[in-house]
Amino acid sequence: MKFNKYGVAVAGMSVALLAACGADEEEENTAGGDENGSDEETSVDYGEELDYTITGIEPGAGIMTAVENAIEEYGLDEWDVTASSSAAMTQELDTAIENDEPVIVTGWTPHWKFAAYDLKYLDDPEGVFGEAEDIHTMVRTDLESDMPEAYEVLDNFYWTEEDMGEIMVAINEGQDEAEAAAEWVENNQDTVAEWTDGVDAVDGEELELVFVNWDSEIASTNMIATVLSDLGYDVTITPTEAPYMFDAVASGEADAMVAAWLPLTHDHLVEDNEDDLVDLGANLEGARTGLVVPEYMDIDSIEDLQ
Ligand code: PBE
Repeated sequence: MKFNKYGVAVAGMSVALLAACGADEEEENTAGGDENGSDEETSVDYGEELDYTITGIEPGAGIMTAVENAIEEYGLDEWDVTASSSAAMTQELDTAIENDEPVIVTGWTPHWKFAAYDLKYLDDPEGVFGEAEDIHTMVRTDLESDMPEAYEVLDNFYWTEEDMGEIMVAINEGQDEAEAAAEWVENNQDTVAEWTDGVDAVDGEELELVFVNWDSEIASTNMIATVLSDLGYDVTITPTEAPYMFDAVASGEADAMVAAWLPLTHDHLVEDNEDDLVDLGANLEGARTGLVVPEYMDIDSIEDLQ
């Protein structure tokens, strides 16, 4: 599969692959051929070379639960996932690519790594990582009555993978997080106006957003914090861990977050707090998670790890 600059799957390639794998071929391959159209390629057994290790991110991230499920679902008994951080994960990816070595990471889009390297998602025929995901905005139950202006902006907030990508890439290229977000806001006043038009300015009320230090959420949270502070709020953004991000908004300790991945990745965390969270819907559509490897690896599917 091919990806464009921001990691959006380009469908043409896989369609061609599927088309090339016609009915006759399927007959030949009934004895053990795989179903993803990669019969012609020899997939290499990377287990020993990788010490049967998948490079993970923060414990508590939804993708860490998903990868544990994948290990079970695909019977990858020998494989393990290491928990570390998103920054350590991209560092390992970078080092492996630098040395032309194999590596398997828990990956997601939107993410700047797809702009920086040639990467591919491993096929997931069992659908353990789900289909496309949306990123939702969630706020505490009383926000609408307490802070109607913030509520309205957060409710209106909606952007694209490409928008988010611009901030992520700038940060990865070394720009300060808040600066990169402010620059995007500055350069995209028309989009921002769609969220803020007709909303009254406020006078320094304190507002707290929680997020996790995932690259995608660093971008979105800094951006919306800039917009809200331009409206007059005194905004604090607090990094935390995934379960606590949901708890903090549900308990009213924090006001809002823009980082709930649904329907799959954070479903269990939403469920834990369902009655105390107001879901304002998607702020970004077409996100995705999975196992990601460099394009040069001779492997196409999670099944190839068996
Ligand atoms: N992520 C990025 C998160 C959601 C946002 C895919 C690393 C997770 O797995 O929980």
